[in-house]
Amino acid sequence: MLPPPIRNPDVKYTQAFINNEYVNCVSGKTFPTINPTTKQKIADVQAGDKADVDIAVEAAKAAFKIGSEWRRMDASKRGVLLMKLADLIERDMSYIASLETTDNGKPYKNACGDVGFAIAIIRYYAGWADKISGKTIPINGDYFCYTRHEPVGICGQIVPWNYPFQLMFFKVAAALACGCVCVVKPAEQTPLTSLYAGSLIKEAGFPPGVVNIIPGDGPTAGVAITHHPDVNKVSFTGSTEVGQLIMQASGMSNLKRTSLELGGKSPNIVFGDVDLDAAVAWSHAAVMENMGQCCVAGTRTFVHESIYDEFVKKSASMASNRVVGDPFDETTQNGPQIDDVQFGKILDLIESGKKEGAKVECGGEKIGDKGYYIQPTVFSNVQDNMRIAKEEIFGPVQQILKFSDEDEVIERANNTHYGLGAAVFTNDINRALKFASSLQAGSVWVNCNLAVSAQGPFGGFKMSGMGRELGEYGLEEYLEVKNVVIKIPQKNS
Ligand code: TXE
Repeated sequence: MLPPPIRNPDVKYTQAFINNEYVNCVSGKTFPTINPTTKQKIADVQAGDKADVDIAVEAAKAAFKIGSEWRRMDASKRGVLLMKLADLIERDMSYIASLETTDNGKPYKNACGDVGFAIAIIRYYAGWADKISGKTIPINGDYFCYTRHEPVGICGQIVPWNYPFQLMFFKVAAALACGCVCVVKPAEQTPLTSLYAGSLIKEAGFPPGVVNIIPGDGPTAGVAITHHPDVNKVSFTGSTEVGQLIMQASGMSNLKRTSLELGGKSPNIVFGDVDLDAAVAWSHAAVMENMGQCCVAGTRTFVHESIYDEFVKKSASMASNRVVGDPFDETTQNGPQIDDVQFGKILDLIESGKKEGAKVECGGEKIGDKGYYIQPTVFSNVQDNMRIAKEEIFGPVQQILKFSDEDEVIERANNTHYGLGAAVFTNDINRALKFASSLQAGSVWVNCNLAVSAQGPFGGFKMSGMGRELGEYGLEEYLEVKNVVIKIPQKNS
């Protein structure tokens, strides 16, 4: 049972969060955050810039100083604080989810799912806090050698708007478990839940400066973080284009450790030997969830020729029955897209699909003018060279392509510079294993899709990114390995 939503949640925090206090930005400038369901302004938020990032980095540096409260804290206590934070988020779930729905437009029940996932991630990493350990190594000579897995330091964490609250904690929870300090920049479209999280971080008992949150846009606040000479690591989720800029900034400034989780054009391959209805439903969800604004969305649905026509028919029927509407209504499956830029981009790609000869099986248009609503859309007869089969659409638009042969579909699935997710539906175990090893993607799902968990790693091959978040692998991004060698009089085996 979900907690009931709050339809017009109060906006409690619109200022930057630095040193556990909410403060105005130096320039005094603000920017509006818009409700995509109504296109109305929700609030004016402080617009952080370089001067604010500099102050936040100084606060983080002080919190990370040798001998500071945070550096002296028992690792187990870091775990306790994370557990406390998770409890506070759970206490406030309906408020946070309602605020997310207002700022982002996603259905309230999905927002609750996101908040629940953030809680799971924080609890998972809380458990790791006192289990991160090095090794003793039998090196040659009379030496004692051990490694320390030390926190990498000041982490710039740049978050997009599609899963604002949840993705903040993909990054912050792992960093805190490792003993790092954070300067977070939420997306300019969706700053509100991240800013609220600041108050809970303080309430949980994290020392001042451990987590700082600077609202603002990419070219100002984001660039200030990625170019800052004292930021040791940057973690970014967003577009591949900006990911490339971030790598450049890291290289040009101080060789920040950099992890990137970028775009995708994930293949979703369906063979004829499966439960057709189940495969249709999984494939539909893989592209329609979160209004298609999902980096691993299975947007290239490859369907075996033996079931193609029936699959298309059932997919179109499912998409035309998808409930689009008020995101606070509990029956709603799709709310609006995030903003006018994304709205325009999606409609442009839909038009390109029509012009290039794909067949619209359902949808293909915007809905009304009140919010950024787009009809769930299914294209059949899609060819690999069409824009809709190559570019990330980030909207509720399914491309259904036909294939006849195993090796052919592997080649076509891999023929993209992306490599985030991939799914195969088959009841043939040998085929499933062949695809699991042949598909170039950071996650391969067999007979399911979008199964992302706190415990398993998440990230991309090729231009979908580098590094991994979540799971034990996610810790590596926030740790430096130090080799310590001590001369001793006599070593014995
Ligand atoms: O992303 P941006 P946008 C994809 C999706 C979407 C496209 C564009 O295809 O249509 O990207 O979306 C910050 N230095 N994804 O324009 O610009 C920005 O403020 C530092 C995939 O919204 O990459 C925000 O906080 N930071 C995706 C964050 O980067 C900069 C999620 C993401 O914004 C910056 C979102 C700069 N130069 C979009 N420029 C996923 N992987 O889940 C922007 N930012």
